[in-house]
Amino acid sequence: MSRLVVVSNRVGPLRGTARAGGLAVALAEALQRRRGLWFGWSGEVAENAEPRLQTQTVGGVTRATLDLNQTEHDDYYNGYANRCLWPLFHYRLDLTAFDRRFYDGYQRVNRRFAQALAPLLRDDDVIWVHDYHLLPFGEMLRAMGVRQKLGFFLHIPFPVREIFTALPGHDRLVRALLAYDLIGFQTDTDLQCFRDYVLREAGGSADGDTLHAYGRSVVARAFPIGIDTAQFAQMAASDEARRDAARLRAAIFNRVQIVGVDRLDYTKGLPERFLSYQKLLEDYPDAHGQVSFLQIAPTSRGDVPEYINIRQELETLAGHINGRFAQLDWTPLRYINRAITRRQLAGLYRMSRIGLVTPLRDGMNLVAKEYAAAQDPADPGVLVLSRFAGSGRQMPAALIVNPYDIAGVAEALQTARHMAIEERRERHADLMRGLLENDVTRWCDDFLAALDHA
Ligand code: GDG
Repeated sequence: MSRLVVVSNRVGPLRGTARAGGLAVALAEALQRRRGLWFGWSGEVAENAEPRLQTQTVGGVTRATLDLNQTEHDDYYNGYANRCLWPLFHYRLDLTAFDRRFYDGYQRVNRRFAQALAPLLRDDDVIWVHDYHLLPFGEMLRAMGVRQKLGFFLHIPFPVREIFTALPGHDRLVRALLAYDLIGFQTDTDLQCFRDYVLREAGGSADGDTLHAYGRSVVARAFPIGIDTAQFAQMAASDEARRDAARLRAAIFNRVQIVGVDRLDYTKGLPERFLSYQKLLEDYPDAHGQVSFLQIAPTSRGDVPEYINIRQELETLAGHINGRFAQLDWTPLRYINRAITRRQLAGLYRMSRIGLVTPLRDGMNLVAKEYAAAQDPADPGVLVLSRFAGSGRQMPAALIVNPYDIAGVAEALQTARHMAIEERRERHADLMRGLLENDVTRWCDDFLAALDHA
């Protein structure tokens, strides 16, 4: 079996940690099977970072990482990746910073990383590059004479042509993407947007899954990502998770808990979600004292201005809602700005009667899948899920909502509160069938099999 080389902006831990999610675990497993190499940024910012590679091998898998210097971190990571590509690919042109300096930094880091990886490669390696930080990485490897199989997976949405073409140099990025042998998207919608660009904007042609443009050819397909369903369900049913859950339930006096869990990000629809909860309390007074909304939102990208703004906005909203509705013995909304462990998360999902997942735009959204997998099949909770998440298309047995429709989401919450147990069980069984069949191992295997054939 050929060696697998995974390239991603952040390199995950090779051994499980309390915070490691299903994706890191699945990639680590695939790497172990193929005695692979995981290459990327160390997560460290070092002043005057030399292009010095740090390597570490555990159980046959090697982790090779580079530090970034402060300018690279500002321009490549905070700048082009997180202030330009991230908002644009999530349809937030209003938040997109088009800055040549960011673009140059992005190209520079991609090139430096490609130069560091190229000498480590073996002839029969299969290389799998992840996400929007590394769009031009494959083209740079090719320019250095790398001939091995090269695959790319985009974890975030691919936007419609009208949005994508607002990006200066959009054609250069797509041209670079066509240097890969295989490109994977989360959903058919993303795939269609990409095909539309190649066919209509780049004047290319299609032959089944294969797209031709700029004198290059690539196979483009959808590979919806899953979670480690069976393990996560098991963890949620463990004695420890159940003990955690019982303690949490007692702390809210057995009220119906609504839970939200998201990286603190403007794509996740958090202000709209808080307003929907407020609307529930306005429109349905029977909910007063009976429900409790808990939002976990660990800070992410905390040095990017747009993320500082959203944090302030949420603190104001949470204070306002509690100030308006709280009673001496009832706090309607709890908002926690810190991360918790994965086991705590599993217990929390399980004890929450409603999972509220309402991003304005999301490649997939794994929280929706984790919430469903963590439920007790005999007495499952209800998932309220945005139609604008990739998972919204894959999980029709959830209550699908439009997160911009504040009153509509409030209504869905009320429906979820009163849903009969038979309907909850049926919906949950439907969701679990899909989650067990399309788990993260299958996603990994499907992508790598397609790459072998590309
Ligand atoms: C990108 C795409 C796509 C969150 N808070 C805590 C915590 N988490 C974990 C969740 C989940 C993960 O983080 C978040 O995954 P999402 O899929 O929801 O979102 P992104 O981070 O935006 O991921 C997304 C994904 O890539 C995979 O392709 O689905 O669309 O944007 O696993 O559980 N984990 C712990 N404590 C927390 O407080 N332990």
